[in-house]
Amino acid sequence: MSEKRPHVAVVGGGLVGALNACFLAKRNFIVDVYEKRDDIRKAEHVKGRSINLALSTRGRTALRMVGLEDVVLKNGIPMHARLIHGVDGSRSPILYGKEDQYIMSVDRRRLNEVLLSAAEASPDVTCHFEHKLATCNFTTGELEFINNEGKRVKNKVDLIVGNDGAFSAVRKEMMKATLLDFQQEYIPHGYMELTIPPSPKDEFQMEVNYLHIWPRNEFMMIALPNLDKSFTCTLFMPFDVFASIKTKEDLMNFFKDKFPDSIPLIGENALKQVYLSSKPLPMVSIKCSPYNVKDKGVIMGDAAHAMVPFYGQGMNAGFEDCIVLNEMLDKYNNDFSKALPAYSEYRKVDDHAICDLAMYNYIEMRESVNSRLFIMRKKLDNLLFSIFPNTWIPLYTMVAFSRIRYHQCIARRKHQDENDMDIHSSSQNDMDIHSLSQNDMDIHSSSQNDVDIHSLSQNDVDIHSSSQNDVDIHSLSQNDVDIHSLSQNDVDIHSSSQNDMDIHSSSQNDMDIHSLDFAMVLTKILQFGGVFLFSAITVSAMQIFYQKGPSIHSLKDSAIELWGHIFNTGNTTYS
Ligand code: FAD
Ligand code: EGU
Repeated sequence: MSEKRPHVAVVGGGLVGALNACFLAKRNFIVDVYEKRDDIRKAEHVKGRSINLALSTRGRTALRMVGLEDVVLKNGIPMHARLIHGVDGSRSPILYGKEDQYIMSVDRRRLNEVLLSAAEASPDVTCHFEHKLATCNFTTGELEFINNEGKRVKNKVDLIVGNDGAFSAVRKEMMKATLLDFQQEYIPHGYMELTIPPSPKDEFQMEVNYLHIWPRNEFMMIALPNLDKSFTCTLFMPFDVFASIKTKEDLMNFFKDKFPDSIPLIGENALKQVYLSSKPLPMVSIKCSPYNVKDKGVIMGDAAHAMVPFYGQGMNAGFEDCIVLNEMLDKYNNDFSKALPAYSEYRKVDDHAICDLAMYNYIEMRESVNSRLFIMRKKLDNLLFSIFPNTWIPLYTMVAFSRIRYHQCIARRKHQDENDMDIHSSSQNDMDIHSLSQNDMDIHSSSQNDVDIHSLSQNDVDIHSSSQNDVDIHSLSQNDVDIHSLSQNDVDIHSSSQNDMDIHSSSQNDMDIHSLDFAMVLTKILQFGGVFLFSAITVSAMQIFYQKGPSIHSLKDSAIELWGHIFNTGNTTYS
């Protein structure tokens, strides 16, 4: 460490800025935090983004490192599973994983307060509220702020850290000072927050420890529980749909059609009042590079990588940024001229990867995910995980419940798809799974106890068994499953129409199952002829319907391209 203690200005006292101040204070730096808004600990109402957030392993790890994990967990609600709401009012839980694999619903404001108070508890941290960054200089380290009285306030520091969110003023200054590549994309969806209040008896109106999801293709609603026994619902819809719902009648018709079970929970009057008096908010995805200017400036959190919220990782990624910077400062002994470029180089690939994953998931949910499909995919993912616990780890598990680098989550997923789907068994009790095309599976078993699943088209699964104890599933059309068993103890399921399942057995020990629950069918089959396993890769990245524009290299395109690489589909257009 150099002779004098480094002086750092953290611009932005949001979630990432406040946490970063804690990390930097632990390094014995002198830290000034500048936040344009008033101190949220004093304010009555805080406008702005989502009321609660999903905290997962990456964010928790960062909080643990500054000694704040326990206090934050005490102020949060564990969510062990999703609860999928069907249009018909059905509710299906889908676990995240084992008992210790759960996410936490945390209150944004409370978390921010805890972080600010923890930062200020250090004598070396000073928070300056109502100080808005006007300009800064990455050669001299000078900054200029405008305070609440409209006066200019100056400071000069060794390092400027931009944690000032998606519309970062620090990033704007960096773009003037250096060759900063920058990409941003607004998605056609907006979001609006609605509340499910506690019941008159002051109880939660829905199951508490779940992430509630209403998947309706281009419409989606998500609800997270709050400590006060309410839920905050976030409704996602295209802006043009928001605009087309103008009257109370439009609104009620829409909700009756799409989210009928939520109406009595939110309350018809509250729904009308809130919906008709609020504006949907935009979501933006931002990628840039590099994250530093020489040894004087660095951007982190949303300032460096705003993402669409469809992986619940924005804050988690920003918190992990703080861990990585801290590690780089350790590694280079606080030499900013080495640590900052190293941080930028190392972290860029991961932050870009999570932006891509979030965008990809947005596209996927929007285009093809209704509640049945959502349930089926997640169950299959979990089923595969239980069959191949060491080789098949669902992508969301790596993202939410591990600290595997984001770009490696993508790489491993690709690896899994190549290897797990190309399994050939040539002897008894072996399995041969061969996937011929994107998301298709072909498993064919030709001898006793073998399983052969062959999928011929997108999202189809075809398992066909031709001998004793074999299973052959053949799926002919989208989302259909057809299992047909031809001989004793064999199972043959053949599904010929979309989303339906038809299981027909033609000999001794035959079965005829019409089931909508794929995992259950699999279980039945396992019980049935004795022996089997089969699986379907379902997968999240299933239906890619896209048209590649002439040369628009948007974030969306790059996300799709990335997924294309994973599945070796290149530029194939599916329709
Ligand atoms: P911000 O929270 O935006 O904080 C930036 C701060 O900088 C603000 O306080 C702002 O006032 C201040 N500032 C701005 N400009 C200036 C200036 N010129 N001078 C001084 N101060 C300035 N993430 C998750 O991990 N899990 C979730 O479940 C989740 N859900 C989400 C749901 C929605 C609908 C949205 C929109 C986002 C969600 N996110 C989630 C993402 C998460 O909200 C962000 O990633 C996170 O808030 C980023 O923190 P930040 O500190 O980088 O930026
Ligand atoms: C969106 C908005 C379910 C809070 C992605 C899952 C989110 C959150 C999922 C919001 C989904 C979507 C995952 C978590 C989480 C799922 C995840 C999304 C919290 C792939 C307050 N997403 N979110 N994936 O698996 O990994 O449950 O606003 F609907 S938490 Cl879109 Cl784990």
